[in-house]
Amino acid sequence: MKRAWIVAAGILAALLVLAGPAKSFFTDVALSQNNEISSGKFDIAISRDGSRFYNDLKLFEFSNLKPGDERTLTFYIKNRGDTDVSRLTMVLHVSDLEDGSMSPAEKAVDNTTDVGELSEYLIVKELKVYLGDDSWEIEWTKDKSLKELNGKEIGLLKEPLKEDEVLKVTMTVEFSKKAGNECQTDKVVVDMKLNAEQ
Ligand SMILES: [Ca+2]
Ligand SMILES: [Ca+2]
Repeated sequence: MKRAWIVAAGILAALLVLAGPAKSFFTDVALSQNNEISSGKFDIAISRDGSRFYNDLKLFEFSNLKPGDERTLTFYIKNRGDTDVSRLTMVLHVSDLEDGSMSPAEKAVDNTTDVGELSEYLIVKELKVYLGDDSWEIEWTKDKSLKELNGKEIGLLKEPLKEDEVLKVTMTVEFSKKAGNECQTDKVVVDMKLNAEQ
């Protein structure tokens, strides 16, 4: 008789333990379902050619530039979510490197062996955005060097980017003729971060 009571108590305790987590589990599920409904799917991705889109992608590599050379970088941004993007900014993180050993001409004028000088002479000539039949230029970036634009937030949108819409961005950069020998064989690495807001 005494033994049976102990067993019963044991079962009761076990049920209480199970009931606790089970109850809060249901509460959690209900809450996260609500969260999903209210926030929707928010996702942007980038592409080099507008056909396949990725969350992370190397967009360009320009090598052996000479002063006076101009290059245009084109890329695409897609709203893959189901929520409008009303604000989309691009931030360039520019790192200046000395690429390998210096040439004698460079050595004569460059006394910083671990920091490159190139980004100062890479000048944005045009930054343009295309959406459908519309297009606009981001005027304030014109004639700014990559060094000056480093870390700055560049707003790209004029109107919201809707679900499945694709934005095309072109950026033309000129290697300034003012660049001297201190830039020979220097390298600039640009990381681009796109921030989308609802
Ligand atoms: Ca240097
Ligand atoms: Ca240099």
